[in-house]
Amino acid sequence: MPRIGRGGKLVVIAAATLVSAALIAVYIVFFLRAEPSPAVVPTSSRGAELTLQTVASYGHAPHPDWVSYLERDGNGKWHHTTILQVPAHTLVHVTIYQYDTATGLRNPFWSQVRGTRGAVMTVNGKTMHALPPDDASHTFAIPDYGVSVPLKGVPDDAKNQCSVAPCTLAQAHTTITFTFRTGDPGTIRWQCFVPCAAAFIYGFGGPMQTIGWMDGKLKVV
Ligand SMILES: [Cu+2]
Repeated sequence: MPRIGRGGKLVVIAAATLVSAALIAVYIVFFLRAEPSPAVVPTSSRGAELTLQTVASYGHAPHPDWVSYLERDGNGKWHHTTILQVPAHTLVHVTIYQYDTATGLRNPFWSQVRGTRGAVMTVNGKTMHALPPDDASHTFAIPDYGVSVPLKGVPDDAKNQCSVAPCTLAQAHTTITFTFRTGDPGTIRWQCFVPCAAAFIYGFGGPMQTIGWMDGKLKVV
């Protein structure tokens, strides 16, 4: 086998460096910086109205079996996005239609309602301060605001369960409402803390770490 000379080694090192740099660029552009278009949350005289749904499986490409959030615009149309644009220093009235079954929380800390107006939520019209940890399907949490709300799952044996988004009110769901107040303009993260990513290690891969599915950004303007 011929020995590779000094010049040859430099070529190999340069080529390997270029390939690594290209892979890092692909990771940054197509994963870290990729995000769906923002949905502008409709506002009324009482504040902003944020309407979301969580689904057990999105039902479409590129990940039909991934769990996800969706957002509804002011015309009632559902969008597959978790980039939510809300006004600064405004009350945001949130309604979440929860179509998934319970996964359960690993850390019961997240089963308490925190950071919302009155530190409460309503679940199917009933005011609640917390949820039994095993009943949680997802959470809606904005760590920068101290907001965390556990979302009650539908029973495992519920009839008419939804598997393709967007789900409709005729299908089995839980309705959760709560209100929080936004702060100064800026962009902050929000996410789910339930290990809900089935088939991923510890339930925290895939949709749990990808913007547009189980986490997103709150663009406060
Ligand atoms: Cu989740």
